[in-house]
Amino acid sequence: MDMDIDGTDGKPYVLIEPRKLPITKGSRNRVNYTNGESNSLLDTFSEPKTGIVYDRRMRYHGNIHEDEHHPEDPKRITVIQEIIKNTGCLNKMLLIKAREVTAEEACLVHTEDHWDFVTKTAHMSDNELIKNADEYNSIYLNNETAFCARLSCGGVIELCKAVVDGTITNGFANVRPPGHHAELNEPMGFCIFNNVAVATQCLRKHYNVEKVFILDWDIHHGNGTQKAFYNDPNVVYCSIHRYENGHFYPGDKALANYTAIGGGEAKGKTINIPWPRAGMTDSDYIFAFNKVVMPIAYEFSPDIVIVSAGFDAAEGDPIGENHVSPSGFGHMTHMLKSLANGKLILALEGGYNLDSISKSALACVKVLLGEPPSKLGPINPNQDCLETIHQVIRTQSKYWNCLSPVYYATEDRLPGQLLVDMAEMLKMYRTRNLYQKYKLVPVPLSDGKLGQRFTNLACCSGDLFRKEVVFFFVHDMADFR
Ligand code: Q9C
Ligand code: ZN
Repeated sequence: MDMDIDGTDGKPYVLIEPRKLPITKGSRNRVNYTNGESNSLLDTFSEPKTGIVYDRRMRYHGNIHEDEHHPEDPKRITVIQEIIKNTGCLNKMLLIKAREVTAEEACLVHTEDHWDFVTKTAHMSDNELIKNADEYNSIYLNNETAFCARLSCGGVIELCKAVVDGTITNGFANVRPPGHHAELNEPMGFCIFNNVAVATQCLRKHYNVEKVFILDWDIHHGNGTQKAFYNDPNVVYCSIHRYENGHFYPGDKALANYTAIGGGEAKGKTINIPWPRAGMTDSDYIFAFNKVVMPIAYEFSPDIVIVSAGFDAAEGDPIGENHVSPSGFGHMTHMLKSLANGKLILALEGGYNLDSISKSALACVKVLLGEPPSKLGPINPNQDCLETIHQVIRTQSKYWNCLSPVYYATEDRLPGQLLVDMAEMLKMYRTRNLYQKYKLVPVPLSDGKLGQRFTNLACCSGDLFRKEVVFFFVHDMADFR
């Protein structure tokens, strides 16, 4: 009996002629590749599904001075929803219903004081609203803020739940107000509740999820999210943000730098990629993904990936001033889909150019639905990007095997271990050699910078002071054999 070595069971391969290649249109119109014969193996593939959370009532949170324009505009979620609908994407998606977060859920991250304060804003007078908002950093409030913030947070939770229970594979949370600046005990930076942090804690508490990878590509550092998981070894918080040596919002120099790596058992679980200036492009973001984000994510091997998906790094954003294209966002989404069995949630954070955010969100949604991301040009990271990534790798390589330059730090070297500069070692070798072969000895040099630098570099014969003629040989270190 012939052995079935190639699984065809004696049947010839089905050759698909190049011109007759079936065209796959979206995930719902899957074409049968067996030319009519049903193939039970293909039929068993489950359809990946993409969910979306949107509730128009989240527009009610707005600036109390209605004539003053605020960048965190209620229209942000409307324009995103419209483009998703008008391009035909919406009817390929499953609409997941938003609901209000409960006090118990919100308090997995926030204090009860914070919850109570937010609740009270629903009944404050205009004057009280203004006075209270002013006590916080970059916050505006109206009487609908609390309701909208509860919907926004509950919406992200529901979307995450739908992914975990298998109703959908991935999803987009088109929500506002945003969340990643909101801290334990205070609203901040247009954020009321920390949507992503609360959803993450809910999954862990109520849905048996162990490891969560949070990627924050909003232009701002997500101070609230980082703090919520700083000592938690089961949550990776990785942020790519404009930093400018701590001068860019939220402006905590220590917290947003690459030197913030997590604490206790969670060292290496916070990863900051801080751009030193505005103007970063697709190339810089893709480079960061290739060198840091994806290697670490694979090594961590999360159960689910949640993106704090602000679009204020997009080309045209008035606050971010970076140049990430819709295609760039599509590629980042595509790479993240390869993790955690495809379980991926994108939750809107910032993004203030209505045209840019709608195009960027659409590109992400298309990739979630299964379209390939559109082609990028050649990847050419700039010098500032290379230097930033170098520092991140140097710092994080102590905690991640996938990052190669082996970490060393003078402060935690083992006793007995000695760290010697390569140049110093060559100098010592040469000095010894010159003495052993020619009895040349080092000339003592006067103190100071030059003296220090050239110690053991100037050598002479022992009879220097008994001679009348002195020969000087000056040579390059590299030419010395
Ligand atoms: N000098 C998000 O993108 N800027 N928040 C205030 C004060 C606040 C951004 C500037 C920017 C907050 C979610
Ligand atoms: Zn932002």
